[in-house]
Amino acid sequence: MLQELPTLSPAQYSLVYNMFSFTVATMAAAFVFFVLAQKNLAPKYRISMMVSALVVFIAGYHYFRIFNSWEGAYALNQSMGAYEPTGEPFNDAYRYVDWLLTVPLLTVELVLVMDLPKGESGWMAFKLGFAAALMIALGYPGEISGDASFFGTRGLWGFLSTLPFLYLLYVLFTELGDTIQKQSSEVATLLGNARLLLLFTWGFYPLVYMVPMAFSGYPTETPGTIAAIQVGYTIADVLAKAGYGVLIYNIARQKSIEEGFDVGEYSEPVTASA
Ligand code: RET
Repeated sequence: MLQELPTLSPAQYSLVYNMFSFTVATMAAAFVFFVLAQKNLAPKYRISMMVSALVVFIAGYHYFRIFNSWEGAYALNQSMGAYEPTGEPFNDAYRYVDWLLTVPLLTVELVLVMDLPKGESGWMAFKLGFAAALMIALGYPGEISGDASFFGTRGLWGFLSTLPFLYLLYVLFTELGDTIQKQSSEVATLLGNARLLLLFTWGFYPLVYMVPMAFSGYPTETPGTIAAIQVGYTIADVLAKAGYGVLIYNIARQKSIEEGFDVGEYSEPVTASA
């Protein structure tokens, strides 16, 4: 963030520090899971797990950088018993670069696992991916601006970014809705859940974005707001990337079973019996 960093209490500093650390570990674990879980899926669904693995890899790297940046931006002032800014900026650009890469990939993942009729996937992935990238790019100028007012810079860019977001939801709940109806009832339920998880987790980001407008005096950030933003985005990222990837895995696995692929997870070990 380019705005001045406030002094934080040890509890606020450590909460954000621990969330970042936990998220690096979660993304790394999710990466291993998605790579290993691919063998349980029919070959045509493996690509969606590869995309999940890519997403959490990119996120793990960025959280590592965000974590370092957080460590560099603050130092404990022993006599005050508080964390003071060192003067090094806390670089929030990592978060937006991460989203710019991963958010379109998350929409691609959903399109891939749906296995749309030939010729439809490419156009659908393009529409959703493009809207997702535009949404992130338009949010960034507001996020880094020091003016947090509703009718100021933050509010304006937030509004512009909401337009592609609404378009994305529209496509997801109208056009993709028709495709969901055509799947078996198990798969339709799972796909419906993935879409709901997407709606709730993605819907959380604009709410976190609005925290400075709602709870702090304009135009600078208060200690509580900066902690709330970082913790809020981090929880949403874990759910929207790792949690969502596991749901996509379940869909792919169910579809693999229905299409006659031996998913092998529950097969008895082969023993040399008499
Ligand atoms: C912004 C700016 C304010 C308006 C809107 C936003 C939406 C952000 C979203 C981000 C999703 C990120 C994900 C990351 C996980 O990999 C940019 C906060 C609508 C929806 C899913």
